Order: sequence, then structure tokens, then C-alpha cells
Amino acid sequence: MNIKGKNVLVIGAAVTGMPVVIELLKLGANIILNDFKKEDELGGIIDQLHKLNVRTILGGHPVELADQCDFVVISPGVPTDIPLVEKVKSLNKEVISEIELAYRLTNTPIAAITGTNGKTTTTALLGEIMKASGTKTFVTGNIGHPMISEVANSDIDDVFVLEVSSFQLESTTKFKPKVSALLNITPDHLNRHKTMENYIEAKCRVFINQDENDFTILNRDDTLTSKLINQPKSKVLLFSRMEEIRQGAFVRDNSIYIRVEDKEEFIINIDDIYIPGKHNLENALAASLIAYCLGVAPNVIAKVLNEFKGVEHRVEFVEEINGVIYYNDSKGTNTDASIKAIEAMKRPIILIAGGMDKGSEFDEFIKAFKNKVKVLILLGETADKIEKIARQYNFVNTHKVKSLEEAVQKSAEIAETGDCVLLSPACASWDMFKNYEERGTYFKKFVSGLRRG
Ligand code: UMA
Repeated sequence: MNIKGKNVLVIGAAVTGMPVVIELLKLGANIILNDFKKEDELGGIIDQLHKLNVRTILGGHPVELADQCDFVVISPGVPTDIPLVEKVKSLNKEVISEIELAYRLTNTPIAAITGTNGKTTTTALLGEIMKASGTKTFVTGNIGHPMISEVANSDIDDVFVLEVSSFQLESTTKFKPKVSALLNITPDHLNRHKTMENYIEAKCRVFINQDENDFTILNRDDTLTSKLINQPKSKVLLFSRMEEIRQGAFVRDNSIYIRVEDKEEFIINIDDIYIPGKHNLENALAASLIAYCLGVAPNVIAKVLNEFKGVEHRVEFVEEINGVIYYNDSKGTNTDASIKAIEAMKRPIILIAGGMDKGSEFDEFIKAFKNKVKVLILLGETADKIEKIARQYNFVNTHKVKSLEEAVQKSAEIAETGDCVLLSPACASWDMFKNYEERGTYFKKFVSGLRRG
């Protein structure tokens, strides 16, 4: 991709936008950095940009910028239907995401993982397997570390293990991973994508450019991904924890097996996988299969599955206080993820939920409480909505609170020995926090405050 001398409009000045600017500057582009936040809201970042002589347009997205650029690199959180972006497209100029830009600038093979849930755990797990195999591995993407930051450091013998979101995929055109995995699709981000069809279409972009030399991995047990089997042009492999698969990864006699072409390999007994729960078994099946496609030996895969302890903010054990266990599942940002967290709990649950309203329905979430959730503590934009739906299903034991700190204190008052307190909001964090990491970190801080008295 020829960048030198090009006028590039970078929209969004945060985790994605900043490394994009830095890489584009190295390649000789002229950059305009645009963000709807004002200078004082963006803090030190702006000084850094001015030192780099980057022109900044802040406090809005003026449509006139469309005339001043050759193409746009858009941050994932910026909607693609804002008037500025619409105008750029109407001028037949490209609007690409950071993963598309990074893809065009590298020849390093990519294993790209998407899906509504499980993608961070699968990405982190696969990253560990690849490292254990001796391959120089860059774990990047939606997991919090943009791919573009590592493009200059990577080589053809290395590998990118890349978590990709629908927001990132939406603005791709040529992006073509060596291995793609679509773990599952359930409703999420519908405030942004508007319809399920659009959301599915964005997710399918992970395999849309792959060819017969590439692999696409789909979940046989997931209603929507199993319907996509005939769509990719690549070699399709499936994984399932429910049935034996002809080509892919499956469970037999309580063990994971992989069968590709005529070869069948034993990977590990399920009891030897460290991370618990059915959802993690799916993550383990997917990560094993991707690693196998990338040439990793079964014994290396098994060793990492046995040792990998999971991801921060994803059903993370925080501590036990007065016989009550506290779990941080701040990454449960949609109902499906939170349902899985509820299912993974072995004790009666005091559940802390609620957050930004993404237009989700909460019926299935409340139905999943069964007899496990004793008390529901609600906060954030969706508190009233969730409470109303809970009442429709005769779940009346709810408390609304104003802050996460109050939620933790209330849980501690209510919880009895043998219970657990689970923060699994089923909603995004952005109404009250910078991101889910900040929400989870505060939760852990408030919990440790309980112990200190
Ligand atoms: N901004 C605008 N206009 C807008 C919206 C935002 O100018 O209309 C600006 C904000 O003021 C801010 C910047 O854009 O300065 C933020 O950009 P961003 O929202 O794309 O966030 P980044 O910090 O670049 O982080 C993004 C991902 N965030 C989102 O997709 C919302 C991070 O995923 C990702 O880790 C990071 O890139 C690196 O790839 C987070 C996420 O919540 C974890 N992802 C969603 C999810 O997992 O469900 C998709």
C-alpha cells in the first residue's frame, strides 16, 4: 500500500488512533487527527500529537474534512454512518479500519478470532499455545493491543493472533487471515449495527476474502455459525462439544480429539483443562483447532490447556471474604456472556448487573436465573429496563443502586456464607466507566475494601 505523501484522516484519538498515526507518519503520510472530544477531554495525547506536528481537528466531526483527505482510517468505536464518513464514501474515497490498514502493511500470517463471546479467552489461549510452540507471536486486536503497533516488528515466520470485533470487521475490504474462527453469534451491538443481518454480515467478513489455501473454523453447536458452513471459499473445519465432527475438533470419551483429512489426534482429557465451564471447553476446542491448523503439535497444545489460567475480567476469581466468593466478570458485556457466567457458578448468586443500553433484550438473561440467582443488584442506564423485565418473570428480589461501590456494599450485606457475588453486567460499561477493564478494576478495588473493613 502506497502511503507516502497521502493525506490520511484518522478518526478517533485513543488506543487505536494513536498507533495508527505513529505508523502512518513513519510511512510518510500527512495526517489529520479528528475526534469528537475537545482538547481538554483528551488530556496529554494532544501534546504528543502536536510534538509530532499532526494537525488536529477536535470537538466534532466536520463534514468538510472529507474533501481534505485521500482516505480515512476509522477507530472501531466510531459509527460508520456519521455524516463525515458518509461524505467520504460518497466521494469514492476509502474508509478502512486499523486491522485493514495493518493487514495491507504486513506479510505475517494472521489467525483472526471473532464471535460474540469467548473471543478474548480464545485469543489469549491461542497466543500462549503459539508462543509455547516456539513461534514469535503477537497477540493483538480487540483484546486491547492494536495490530498496527506490531506490524513493523513482525516477519513472515511469525504469527499474529488477532481478536477482531464486528466494529473492526465492518470497515475491511481485503483483510484475509490464514486461519479465521467464528466462535458464535448471538445478538449484540444492535444499537450500532441496527439489525442482526448487518451484525452477521460484519462477522462474516472475517472469512469473506479467504481462499482454498486458508482455513475457516466454525462452531457446529451454535445455531447461527453452523448455518454458515457453505459460505467460505476456504477449507472449513468445525468444532463441537456435543457431537463427533468429520473434519475438526470434538469431544469423545471426555477427551478432545482433532481430525483433519485422514489423521485423528488425541489432544487432552477434559479434566486436565484448567479453565472451567462449558463455554471454556468451546474456547479450548477452537484454540486447539486453530493451533493445529498452524502446525502446532498436540502435546504442546495439551500442555498449555493444562496450565492456562484464564483472562482478567472474565469470570475472574477475586477473593473469598466471610465464606462469600467474589467473581469479576466485567467482560460480560452482553446477555449471552452473562448467561454463561451464571451457568458456570456452582454457588447461589448475588448478581450485579446493568450498564449502558445497547438495545438488548433481557428475557433470556432473566430466564437463566432459574434458582441460582438469589438477588439482583442493578445499576446504570439499563437498571429500570432489567428490573421491569425481571418483574414480568416474577423475579422481585432486586435492588437498584447508584454506583458500583454501593453495589458491592449491598452485595456484602446480603450475601451469606456459601454464596457468591458475581459482577456480570450483561451490558457495556460506557455509561459509567471508560471501558469494561476500568469497571472490573474498580470492582476488585471495592471488594478488597470490604476485606480491609
Ligand atoms: N470517538 C469519536 N467519535 C465517536 C466515537 C468515539 O471521535 O463517534 C473517539 C473518542 O472520543 C475516543 C476514540 O474515538 O477518543 C475512541 O475510539 P474507540 O471507541 O474506537 O476506542 P479505542 O480506544 O480505539 O479502542 C478500540 C476498541 N474499542 C471499541 O471497539 C469501542 C477496543 O475494544 C480495542 O481493545 C482497541 O480499539 C484496540 O483494538 C474494546 C471494546 O469494548 C475492548 N470492544 C467491543 C467489544 O469487545 O464488545 C467491540
